[in-house]
Amino acid sequence: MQTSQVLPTPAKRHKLLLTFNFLLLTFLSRLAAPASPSPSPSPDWPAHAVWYQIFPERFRNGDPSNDPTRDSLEDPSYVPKDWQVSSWTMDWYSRAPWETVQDGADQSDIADNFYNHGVFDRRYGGDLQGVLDKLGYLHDLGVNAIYFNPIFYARSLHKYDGSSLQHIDPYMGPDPKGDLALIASENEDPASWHWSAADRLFLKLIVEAHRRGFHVLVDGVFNHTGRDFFAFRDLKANQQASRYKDWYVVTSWAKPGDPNSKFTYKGWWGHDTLPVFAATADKTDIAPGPRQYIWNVTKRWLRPVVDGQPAQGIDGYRLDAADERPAKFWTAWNDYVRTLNPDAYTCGETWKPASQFVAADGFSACMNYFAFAFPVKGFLIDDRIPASRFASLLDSRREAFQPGAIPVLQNLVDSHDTDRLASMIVNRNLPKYPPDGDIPYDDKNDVRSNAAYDLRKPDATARAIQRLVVLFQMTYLGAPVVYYGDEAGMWGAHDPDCRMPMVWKDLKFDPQSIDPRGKPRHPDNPNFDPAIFAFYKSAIALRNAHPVLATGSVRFLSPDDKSQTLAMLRAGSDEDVVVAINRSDSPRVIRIADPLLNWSSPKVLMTTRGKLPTLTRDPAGWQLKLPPLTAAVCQGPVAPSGQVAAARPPAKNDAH
Ligand SMILES: [Ca+2]
Repeated sequence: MQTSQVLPTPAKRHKLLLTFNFLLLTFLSRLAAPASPSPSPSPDWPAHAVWYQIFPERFRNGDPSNDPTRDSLEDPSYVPKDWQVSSWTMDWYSRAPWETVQDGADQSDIADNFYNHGVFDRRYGGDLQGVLDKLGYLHDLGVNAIYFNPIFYARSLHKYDGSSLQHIDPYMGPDPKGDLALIASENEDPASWHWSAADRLFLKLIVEAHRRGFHVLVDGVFNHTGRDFFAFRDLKANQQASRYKDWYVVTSWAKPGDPNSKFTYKGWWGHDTLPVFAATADKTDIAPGPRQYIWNVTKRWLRPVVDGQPAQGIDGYRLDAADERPAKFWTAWNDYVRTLNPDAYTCGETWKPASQFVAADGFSACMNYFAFAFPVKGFLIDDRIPASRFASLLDSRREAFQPGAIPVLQNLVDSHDTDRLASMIVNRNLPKYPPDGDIPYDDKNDVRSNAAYDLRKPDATARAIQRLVVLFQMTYLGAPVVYYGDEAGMWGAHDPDCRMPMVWKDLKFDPQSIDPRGKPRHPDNPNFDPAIFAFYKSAIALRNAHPVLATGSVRFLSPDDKSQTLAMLRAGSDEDVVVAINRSDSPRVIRIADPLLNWSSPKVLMTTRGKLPTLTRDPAGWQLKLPPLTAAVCQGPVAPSGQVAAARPPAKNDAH
């Protein structure tokens, strides 16, 4: 999670945006935790996972009868009485009348209008029934694992401000009113907990997802809660007399009869909307009260028991802001998770070098921004680092991880915290590359921070680059993640624009014809894009059909900085696959010349553009000519029982 999604007021939003970069630098400079001597435990299925990330409020409205109400918002008094659920198919930058009520006179200030008055208070009504209705779509796409952004009860649209972690958000299930009454009767004791209508629908979703071969991961937000969380509400009302007084970090108490006294507390990165759970006195763990609560909710969702009977549970957690809690807490929590389900997968959120963090904290893996998304942006998207640096960055950052973690890293390019892949590509000429710094990523990627940021639809060239990125993601080592809607053609800047309602084939969208200032612009058609969907589908099918892409070793062959080309060998016991990539704007001949490859009759399986190219013999091996901005996948020998590996001499750097 990042800060911009939780800014509570316009003034605070502005201030916090200004301080974000400074805080991020401070955050990145924290020292990594020491390594643990044993490798992270990794179940087998996540290596074969193709993830699909769902932002639930924006995926599909399967039940309009449960849509959020004005009273359900974080601060209903902040929006006018005529607030209503937004139209799923409207131009994203057009605004309903209720959104314009608080606009200032100066319409030139983007921050004071579109972005601060309305868009974060919009609700579109996405829910669990919508996901159930679209499991067939996901199956058709070929993904086999779903990662849900938070689905537990919270008043915001993003739900990183939990009101309850033991309940699914009532507005995502069939009976919001009944669920809210039930939630109000509970406390931290699991004996007081019921299964709400939304909870039961989620359990049904798990069963249906498992039946179709999906694994299910949910977002665990254990660092902080929202102000509506039962323990915090009690603390606020009863101050030092509250039984939850040790759950949070209170910096001053409100004293009865003293109007000058004020209740203040530590919020996540200064956000008073997100009170942070207290740590133990020695700072090595979370305080006992919230810690036990986290243990109890973890058990509830991993090993649910409903009406006295065991039910199917989730397959793991993605942990929000995971690197902000001590290793001791996570090690114990990860151990506990595996006593509940030895095959569970746990994935920590971090944006920095993470190999030590994954090993020390006992996670299966992490969101792979640093060792995957950053190099991909530098070479395939921005074309600003040479092919050889792309290869060496991927190699060195990958090999820093313990071997068991590498195939199960979540290889993402974009997420709910970044601009969308298609918009990164449209804006590929904007990032400023510092001479000695890392690759700029998630930096000034919206029109609020950069007036030059282009909101338009990707053109044919941008789509060609998108296909390169996706093919590389589907053929590289580590589990690929598709952010909802990228496969349907969606584009968009940083939050909130990366969270537009999903485009569906059966819905007709208004053209995007105005900008965030309300000024007309060249209309773009945002409707479902069957061509890009077909490409994602075939690239995912390729990965699913060739296990070597999930588990084989990886080695880059002859990266050529002059031509911005390279090839990647994925070598397995039964099969060799080579991916040839031309990132340049000209046709290039790529040589697959490696003494270790003794291919007799290779074939081309797939290309990102045009007809399948032809492989021709070369004195040193094979070669193929690729059009500009094109990649192709070639298959070498295929033989059962490890014969391919047996025929191949070992290579020094032929490692995971
Ligand atoms: Ca709904």
